[in-house]
Amino acid sequence: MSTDRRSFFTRLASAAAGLWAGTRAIAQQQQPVPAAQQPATAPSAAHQNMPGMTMPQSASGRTSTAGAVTSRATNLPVEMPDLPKLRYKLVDGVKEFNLIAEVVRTEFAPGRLVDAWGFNGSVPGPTIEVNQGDRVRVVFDNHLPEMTAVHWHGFEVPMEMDGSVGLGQDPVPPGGRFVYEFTLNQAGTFFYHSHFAMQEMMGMLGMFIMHPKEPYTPAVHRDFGIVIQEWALLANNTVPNTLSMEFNWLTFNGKSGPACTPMLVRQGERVRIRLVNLGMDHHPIHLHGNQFVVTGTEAGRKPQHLWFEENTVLVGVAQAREFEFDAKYVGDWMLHCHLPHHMMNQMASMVGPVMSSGRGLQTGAGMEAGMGIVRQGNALSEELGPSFGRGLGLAADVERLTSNLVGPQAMLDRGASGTTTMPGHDMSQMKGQAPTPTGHEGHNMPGQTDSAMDMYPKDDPEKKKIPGYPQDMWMPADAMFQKPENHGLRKGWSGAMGGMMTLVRVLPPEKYDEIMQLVQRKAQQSPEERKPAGHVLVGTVEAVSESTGKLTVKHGNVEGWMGAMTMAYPVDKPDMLKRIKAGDQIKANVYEGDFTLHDVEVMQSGK
Ligand SMILES: [Cu+2]
Repeated sequence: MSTDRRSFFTRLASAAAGLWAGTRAIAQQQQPVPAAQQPATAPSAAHQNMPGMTMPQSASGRTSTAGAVTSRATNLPVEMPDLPKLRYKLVDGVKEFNLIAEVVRTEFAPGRLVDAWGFNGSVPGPTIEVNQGDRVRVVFDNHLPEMTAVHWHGFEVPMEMDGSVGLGQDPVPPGGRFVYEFTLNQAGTFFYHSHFAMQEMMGMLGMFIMHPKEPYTPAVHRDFGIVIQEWALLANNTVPNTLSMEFNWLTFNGKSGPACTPMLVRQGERVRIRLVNLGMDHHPIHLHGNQFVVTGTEAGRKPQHLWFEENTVLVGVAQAREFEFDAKYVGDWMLHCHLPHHMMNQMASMVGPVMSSGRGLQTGAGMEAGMGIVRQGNALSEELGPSFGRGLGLAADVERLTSNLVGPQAMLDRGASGTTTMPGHDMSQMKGQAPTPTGHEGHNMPGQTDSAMDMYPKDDPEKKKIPGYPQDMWMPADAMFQKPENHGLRKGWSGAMGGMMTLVRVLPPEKYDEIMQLVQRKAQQSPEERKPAGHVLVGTVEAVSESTGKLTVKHGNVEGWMGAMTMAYPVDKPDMLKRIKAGDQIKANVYEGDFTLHDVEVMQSGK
């Protein structure tokens, strides 16, 4: 990774790249999913008719006043924002599921494409729901290029059904099939995963709900599930680095904030949220504005005298937690991991350059080294050893090279042109391989003087003399995340969301009904109707990247939608990148909520 100022901004911008460069909804990135498995983001889609379950009254269209919602105890289908459910067929009284391990191209945020491993076209895998006492058969097919198996985490099932390769069963080879079958007498929030450690970090995890024979009391009106995962992804790289000990993409149900679909709740409802975690970190999950009681763990429901109030629940690795609360207070309440680095996207060694003014705190020689990617030499070499990851400051010289933004060193390095250069780092190498916004000045969205939407850091030499500046960024992109579930959020809301962050929107009844109508209308739309408003974008090509399928375009205002900026856009037909070169004037169609260039036309060929 280059270490000049531009690359600093590239790194800053790479956080934005996930936001800015976009493509269509996840469904198009994945294998076709049967209608029954469509992501369940709304009660209308989530409430499948499963035996032993009934719809929550609040979702049936019945209007009620806040606080007056009642329901008898019943098992509700769990709503998994942004994730599908796995359907079963009943075969001689056995619930039979077909689970398929496979490579899945997914999107953590619009444009942040990831080639992970999951199940049935989904990362994490689709949620499986059964009832206590069910006989369950899982026909498991391995479509991965290597052996695997499925471990049923926490299940009390026979040894040969445990999915522990070597001990209980042989590995399932590529193309192979294994049939798991067991009777489930437990109840609670469980999960399934590959027991190969590296495959776990490629995404092979899914939630498994066992509904109790005797529904829990007090009854809840909404029952949500969230799968917690973490990933190491270099900018412009789609394959997770499973060797890394540092994680820069944090997901709830396979999405990072602000792309996580909010959980919608009518004021007065009682809400259950189930969380499972499988990764390298424990995540303290915090809910704003509400106390909750922790009612269950990975071993199921706890008796009421063991419940205790919290507003942050630590979900350790391999654990499940269930909490419940009465949604008394109207608000768009954040639910998020409270580890500071888990509230950002594409977080890498950004703090490195910032922290070292002259002799600084060692935080890694660069983004790649910090994430365990070594291009030359080895990780314990003289150059890399001391500065590897979170080192001890022994490689301050190396570190200083990465710092030309802050403090006296930055002033010294500042050339007559007002830009900084670093000896030994050829910025021209960046061309064509950095499909990210190429200048922070271009990031402003419409309403450029609007404090809700303005972004920083601005390039202000005076501020850069202040130790520690800059720390945080503000990169709202509300337009990218338009969907009914986000309807009515305060302007700039998306700037507040990153990483493991989602919302529990406790809505007054009228507003809840209004949004649910929008959600349901969208669910009923045909793909053609769902096509958002289109705009024409005209600009000059700055770089073409066939490897990422992106075109960096400097363009003017996109009438009625987006301000002028330079940014890397995916194109709908990557093949056509062969016919485009830097300098070309192009015209393309873009659609709201989708930052992909469609129908790209070369207006004038560049020299
Ligand atoms: Cu966390």
